[in-house]
Amino acid sequence: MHTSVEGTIFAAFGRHYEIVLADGSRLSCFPRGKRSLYACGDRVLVERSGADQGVIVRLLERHSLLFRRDEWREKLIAANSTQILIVVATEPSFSDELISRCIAAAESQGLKVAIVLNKIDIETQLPHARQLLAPFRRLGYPVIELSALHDAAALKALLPGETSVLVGQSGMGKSTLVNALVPNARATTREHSIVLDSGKHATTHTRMYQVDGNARLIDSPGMQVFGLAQLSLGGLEQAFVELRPMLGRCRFRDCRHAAEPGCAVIEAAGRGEIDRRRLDHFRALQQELDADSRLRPAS
Ligand SMILES: Nc1nc2c(ncn2[C@@H]2O[C@H](COP(=O)(O)OP(=O)(O)OP(=O)(O)O)[C@@H](O)[C@H]2O)c(=O)[nH]1
Ligand SMILES: [Mg+2]
Ligand SMILES: [Zn+2]
Repeated sequence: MHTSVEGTIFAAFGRHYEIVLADGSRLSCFPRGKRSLYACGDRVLVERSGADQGVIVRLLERHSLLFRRDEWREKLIAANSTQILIVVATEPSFSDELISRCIAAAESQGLKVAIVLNKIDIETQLPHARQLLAPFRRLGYPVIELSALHDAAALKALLPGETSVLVGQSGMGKSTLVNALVPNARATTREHSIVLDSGKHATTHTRMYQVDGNARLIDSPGMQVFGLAQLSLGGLEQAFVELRPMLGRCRFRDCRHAAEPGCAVIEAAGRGEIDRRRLDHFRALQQELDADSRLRPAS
C-alpha cells in the first residue's frame, strides 16, 4: 500500500505536471487515468513512484478555476488563484473585447481583477491604449501603468496575500513582468525579431512562482481567443458588473437587452451609464452562447 502526500502543482505541461511537496521537494508527475483534469495551482494527493517522480491520485479542494471553453475544447489556465492580472501593452495592439472576456471569466469565479498596461516607454501608442482602457477604469477596475523592462514596482502593492495569474495576448510582456518581480525566475521571453517569431508564443506552459513569503504569481501562455461557453446567459449578465443593478428591472423577464421595449439596460446605455463598447462585448458573448446552446444537445 502506497502512502500519498499532499502537493501543489507549480507547472502544467499538458498531461505532465511539476509538483512541489510540503518539504520543498519537486516531483515530476502524471495523472492516474487518461484525462488530465488538473491545472497549475491545484492541490493534489500524490504517490511517489521514484526519487523525483510521482502519480497524481486525487484532486483536493479547489477554490477557483480560471478556464476557457469553446464548442470544441476546454483549456484550464489556473486553479486556486485569487486575482487575475490582465496584461496589455502599448504595442503590439490589444483587443479590449478580450479584456472583457478575461474579466467575465474572473468575475464568474469571484477573482479580483486588475489590468496592467505595460510598455509605457513606447509613448506614441500610450494615448490610444489609455483610451481603450478608460471604460474599464470607470467600472472601478484598477489599471496599473508600468514598463516591465524598466520598473515594475507599481504592481508590487497588489501582490501580497494573493495568487495572481497573468493572462493576455502574446507579446504583451507577461513573462518580462515575472522576471522583473521574481528574482531568478528566468522565464522565457520573446527577445528576438517579431518577424521571425510571428505567431509563436514565447511561453508554452503555465508556471507558478513564489514571489515572497505570501505572494504567488502565475505566468500563462499568450492567448488570442477566450471562449466562455461555460457560462449560462444569466451567469454572463452577472459577469458584467455594470449590468447587475439593472437585472430584473426590464419589462420582460426574459429580456435579452437587444431591442426590447422597457429594457433597463438599453435605457441606461441611452443615458450614457453603460459604455457602448462594453455592451458590444456583452452582446458578442451572448450570441456566442446562443450559438453554442444550439449546437449542444438539449439536456
Ligand atoms: N519597450 C518595452 N518592451 C517590453 C516591455 N516589457 C516587455 N517588452 C518586450 O516585449 C516582448 C514580449 O515580452 P514577453 O514577456 O515575452 O511577452 P509575453 O506576454 O510573455 O508573451 P507570450 O509568452 O508569447 O504570451 C519582449 O521582446 C520584451 O522584451 C517594456 O516595458 N517595454
Ligand atoms: Mg510569456
Ligand atoms: Zn433588458
